[in-house]
Order: sequence, then structure tokens, then C-alpha cells
Amino acid sequence: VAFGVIGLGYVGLPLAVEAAKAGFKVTGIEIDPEKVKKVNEGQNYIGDVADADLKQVVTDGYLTATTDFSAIKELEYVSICVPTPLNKLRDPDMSFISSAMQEITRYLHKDLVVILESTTYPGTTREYMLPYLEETGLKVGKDFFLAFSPERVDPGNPVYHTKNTPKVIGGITKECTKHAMAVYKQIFDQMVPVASAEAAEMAKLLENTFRMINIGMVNELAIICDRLGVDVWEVIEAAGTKPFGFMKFFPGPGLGGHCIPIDPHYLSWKMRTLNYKTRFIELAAEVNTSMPEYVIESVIEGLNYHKKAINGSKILLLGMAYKKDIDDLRESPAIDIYNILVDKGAEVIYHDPHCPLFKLDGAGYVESAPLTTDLLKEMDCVVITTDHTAVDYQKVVDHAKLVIDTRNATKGLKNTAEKVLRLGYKG
Ligand code: SAJ
Repeated sequence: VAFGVIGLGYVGLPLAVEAAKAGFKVTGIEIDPEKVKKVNEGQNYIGDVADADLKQVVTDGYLTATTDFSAIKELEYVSICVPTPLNKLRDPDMSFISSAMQEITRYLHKDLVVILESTTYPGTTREYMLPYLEETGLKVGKDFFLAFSPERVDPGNPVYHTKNTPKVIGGITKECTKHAMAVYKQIFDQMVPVASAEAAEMAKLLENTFRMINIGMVNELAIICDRLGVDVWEVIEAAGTKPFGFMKFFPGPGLGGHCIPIDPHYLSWKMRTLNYKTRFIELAAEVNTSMPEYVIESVIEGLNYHKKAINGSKILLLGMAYKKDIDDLRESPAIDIYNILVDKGAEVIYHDPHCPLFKLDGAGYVESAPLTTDLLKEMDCVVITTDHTAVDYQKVVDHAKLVIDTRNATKGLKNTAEKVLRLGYKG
């Protein structure tokens, strides 16, 4: 059966490989010729995909990539895995979905099953996508089928990956759900059909808004615990011993990634168009986006203690990725912290074992500095922004003058008392 995936990124490539492994003849349609070339050479570029798996399915002819959307003519199923970012105004940027829809409309044919995976506002599938497709005169639920099935990728998760994570799916009509399920149940271990595309769209937003809200709450709790002289990390562990009705979240330097800081704004945007103003999303976003400045306050406080101005001080950021043990910099709060420190006149360098370099706003690239004892001795302050496993934090504490720990990475280490300021426990 001919299965297509539009967009071979961190969602699309794992899906394409899993479909190929399930025996589908998969065509990956990708606008970036570099990615197309790499896939056709069996060269993996997504951490969550096993190199050997990609090589195997490409060699065996089950997966090919192309930039040519006319491949849709030969397909029976096509999944859309394109980005749904925010634009400069923090409003939904639907441009990726609309260009995919224009191409699918051009090549739409009888019995094609179209499945949207990109996270978006409730109503997108029915109100935004369906009109494109019905321009062809073909009828949904009869001539073609349209459904929404949210991706649930957790980059770097060692246990849950594309195949074994339960998959929610909802069609425009019951027939649509049935046809979409027919292919997906051969790729995913467990399918979770719901009554409509909107229900599936909303389930995804609930999942990610739930995380964003709770992270906002513990971030505010860290600020509160700093003032009360209570260790927020100990408090979270203690509350976490409650065997039911509690889930641990941890404070941090801010909210990064391509989903959690982004997806909830799709819901608040949609509700604004219906003259309803959400509050919980905006409040949590206010706290989460204030964390980089809060970290800078701790840096200034720590430098003051050593009678050092921030202007002209040498600061090392430990970890630029948006979370531990991955190489993704999207929306990383460490980049905000980097830029604010530079604005205040600090000399900033970084070390990240997973991110050898990152692009500065505007011009140029910055490279990760090797984490040597001399470098640590030379620094006026080290900020632990991402708690990558592959860093020796005892060595950092031993040789640095001042450490601002935003991830509790120095918990239980020696010599921390007079040197380390931990977010959520300045004591
Ligand atoms: N973070 C905290 N405190 C926490 C948890 C996370 O500050 O207690 C921060 C992280 O450092 C990171 C951001 O929030 O900057 C997002 O972290 P995340 O753990 O939600 O990871 P993502 O965005 O890579 O993946 C998430 C998925 N993660 C988990 O379920 C653990 C999931 O929410 C979605 O399936 C996925 O985004 C998506 O693509 O929607």
C-alpha cells in the first residue's frame, strides 16, 4: 500500500520509517533537498530514528524521498507532519499547512486518505483544511477521507517512541476515522479513536497545555521558595511521594522546545477569534517567559556577593539545548539568557556536549568551548542552564568561583555550600 509523509522532520521521519518497517511502500515528500538526499542515501539525521532502521528500509526500497508533490497521485494515504510555529506576534503560522494543502488539493484523487499530525487549534481540520480539498468537487467521507491524529513524540525518550505510544485519531466523519484507522493500526501498537477531528485536536492541546501550566506553577513556586528560604526541589520530591493524584514537574530557566511554549497559544488564539479570552495559558506563559530574567537576577546577586559587576564579567553557560541530553536549541531559554548577559556587557561563552555550535541572533555562529579546569578557574560565574548527563558537575563546583544552578544538577555534590546558588533554594 502506498503511504506518503509530507515533512521529514522529528515527527515525519520516524513515522515514515515505522510505516516502511510495517511493510508500506513509503514516499517521503520534503521541501528541503538536503533532507531528501540524506534519506535516499540512508543517512539518518533524527535522534529518535535508529540509523540501521533507516538504512534498511531505504536499501530494501520501502522508503524513498522526493521534493516532488506530484508523488501524491500514486498514494493511497498521506500524513502531514509539517511545522506549526508561531509568527512574530506569537500567533499561529499556518503557512506550512496551507502550502501542503494546496499541493494535496492539486493531486487529490478518489479514495485518498489524508491525515494531519501537526499540532494546531481545534477546528483546523474541518474549517481550514477541508475547504481546500472540497474545491476539487470531491466529497469528504465518500470520495476522500480526512482525519487528525496528533504526534506524541518525546524527543530523547528512551522508553516511548513512535510505534509504542498510544495514538489518538479523529475523522471528519465516521467513515474518515475508519479509513484512517485502517492504515494507522498497522503502524502503531495502540489506536485511540475519538468522535471527531476537533476532539483529537483538543486532546493534544490539553496534553501540552497541561505541561506548560504545571511548569509555570513550579517556576513560581521556586520564586516563592527562594523568598521563604525553603528548598523547592526537596518540597517537590516530598510532594511526589504522594502515590496518587500528584505528578512532579520541576522549575527551570524557562520553557523551551518546539511544542510546550507554542501549542497552548494555538488554543488561546482560537478562543480570541470566538471572543473568549483564556486566562490560565497567559498567566503560565507570563511566569515561564519571566524565568530567564529571574536567572539573570541570581547571576547579578551572586556576582555582587563577589563584588563583581556583571558588565565585563566572564560567564560560562553550561548547556544550550532546551532540555537535557538532546541537541535541539529551539526556543531554548539558554539562548535568551545568553543574549541578556551579552546585552549587560558580560563576556559569555558556553559549553554543551550535544550542541557544538549555535547561531547568534543576526550574525555569526558561536562554538561550544571545551570544559577545562583552566576555563572554569577563569570564569566569574558558571550558569547551569541545561543538566546534560555528560558533564562532570563536581569538577565545575570544585573549580568555579560561583555557580548558578537552574536545574538542581549540583544536588548532593561536595563544596557546594559557599559557591552554588540553586534556583528555588538560595540557602
Ligand atoms: N520543563 C521544565 N520542567 C519540567 C518539564 C519540562 O522546565 O518539569 C521544560 C524543559 O526543560 C523544556 C520544556 O519544558 O525546556 C519542554 O519539555 P518537555 O519535557 O515537555 O519536552 P518536549 O517539548 O521535548 O516534548 C514534549 C513531550 N514531552 C513529554 O511528554 C515529557 C510532550 O509534551 C509532547 O509529546 C511533545 O512535547 C510534543 O511534540 O508535543
